[in-house]
Amino acid sequence: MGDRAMRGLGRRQFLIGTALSSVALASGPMAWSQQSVAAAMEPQTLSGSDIYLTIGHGQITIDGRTGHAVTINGSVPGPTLRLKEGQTVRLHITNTLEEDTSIHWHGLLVPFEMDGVPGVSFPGIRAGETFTYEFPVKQAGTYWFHSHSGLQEQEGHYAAMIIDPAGPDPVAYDREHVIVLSDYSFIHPHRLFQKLKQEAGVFNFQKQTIAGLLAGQDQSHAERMEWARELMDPTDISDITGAVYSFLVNGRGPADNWTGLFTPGERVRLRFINAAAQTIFNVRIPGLKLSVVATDGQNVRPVTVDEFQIGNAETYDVVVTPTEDRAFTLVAEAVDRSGMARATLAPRLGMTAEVPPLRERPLGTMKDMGMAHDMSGMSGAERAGHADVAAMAVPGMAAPRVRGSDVMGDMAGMEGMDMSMRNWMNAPQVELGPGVQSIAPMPMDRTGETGQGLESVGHRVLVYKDLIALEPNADTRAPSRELEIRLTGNMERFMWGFDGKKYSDKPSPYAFRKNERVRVSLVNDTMMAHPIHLHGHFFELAHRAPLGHMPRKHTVIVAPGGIVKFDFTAEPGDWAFHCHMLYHMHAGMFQVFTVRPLDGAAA
Ligand SMILES: [Cu+2]
Repeated sequence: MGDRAMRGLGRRQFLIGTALSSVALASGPMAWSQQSVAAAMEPQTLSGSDIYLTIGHGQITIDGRTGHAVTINGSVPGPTLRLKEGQTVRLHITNTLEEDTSIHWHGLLVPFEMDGVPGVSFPGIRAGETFTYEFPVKQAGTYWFHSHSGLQEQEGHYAAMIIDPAGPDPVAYDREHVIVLSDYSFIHPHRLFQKLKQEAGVFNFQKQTIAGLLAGQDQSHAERMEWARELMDPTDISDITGAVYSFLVNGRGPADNWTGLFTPGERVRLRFINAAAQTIFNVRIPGLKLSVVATDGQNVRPVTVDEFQIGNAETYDVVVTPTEDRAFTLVAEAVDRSGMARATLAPRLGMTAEVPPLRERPLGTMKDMGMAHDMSGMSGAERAGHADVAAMAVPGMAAPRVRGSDVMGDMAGMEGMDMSMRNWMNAPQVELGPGVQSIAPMPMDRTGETGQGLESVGHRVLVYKDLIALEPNADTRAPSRELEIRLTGNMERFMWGFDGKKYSDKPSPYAFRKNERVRVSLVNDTMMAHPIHLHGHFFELAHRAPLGHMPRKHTVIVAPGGIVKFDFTAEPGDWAFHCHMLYHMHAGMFQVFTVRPLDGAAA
């Protein structure tokens, strides 16, 4: 373990060294060649009512190293599509691969047979064939599209889609840049998945050192002992880290330094899209305030922050107003701090700014295990309420992750609660088995908290509760029922599912009636964050937003041990519902929302 930790540290220092040397490079005699690279950095843009895309094998070159990619029109990311609200678009997709492909229009409200999920909404696009999608464009904002077949998205099959509003844009800006964040591995995705199944945590080289533990860094003694007892590795924030991933901005590595231009004083709209397979990013631009104006394509009342976290498949639109005639570094740090995507905003090509070092790695906490750590502020009744929802580990299972009786021994004021009773009754829908390692005993709403590792970074970080929809919600009916879905998993076996079920073993769709208003409660029983995506809908986060202005999203991160509640109005069709960590989805965290006509045989 110590050896592994040493290697991890060494690699981290190496990465920082790489970033710094690239700065030296760019400001030296190589600056001219970087200019010619930057000139070619803007992706191709396609518009109009007929758009032709070809999916095929290709290559990607990252910081001088070339690997295999699945490309759209030959590039990673593919061309940016620029559409207009109110138009109808026909997208002709030709598959030159030897296997099926598909395109899902992420966040678009399309007829379900145009949604692009093989086996759910259409059969897929066979090798050598062309399929035409056609739909009216009923919305505006920042979106993207990607393969929903095999492990193609992991290899580069994704691109941005920007839709201009039919009327005036409520966001004022002078210039814009699309910022597609992603991760790429030179190891083939099938091999990565195989490795994950063989040894979960295999790509996590950031294990805590014994010395660190003894020195009492990072965590309280009680917490360390608890984690140790549970045989947990609290640095398991990501399954796959910078040990094998390069983190990219618009397909460019940190040394390639994608550069976006501005003129001092301009309002620059940055359209962030997280197209990564398995990476949540923390984004900041040292020296600039970020005015968050939209998420998942939907406008929000502007919120000024210094940093925000973006889960896989989420989008954020941010306006920055650099007034100085100098460069700024755009930092998208992987959530586990094992690496970063880096780009530059500058008045002229070839300029660079300081690249900050990676920050201290974050650690898992008691809250991530679904146990509220500090309950001193709670009333007796609230504590009793938590006792009611206590549900413990699987009876007879070896080394369960969460053992309530041990934990509760550490907690003052919790006496009288028999936490060892292994009560599953509060999550009766969960199918117990090896795929369910634990049920969070005390899950809590964490949408007012910053993401993992951002609790004490010393500046303002966006939280979900900051988000307020700019436009009024279309449907303000109260939900007529509540549906709880548990996010379950087994980290050692890399098994993931909903309510203990893996989709490939047992497709068991969640049934809804057309136009039904439902509150869905997502409870994360695992110790990893899951960005959960619902196709074909926006849902409204059910936190205390002003009446009728609940923020609309298509993807939401459910923190470990956390609960996220959302309301949605069911649109007819069969809609994929899944974790957007692509290897979690591949391992089974996928289901279907089946919405039938009211007079049909539903639910
Ligand atoms: Cu997941």
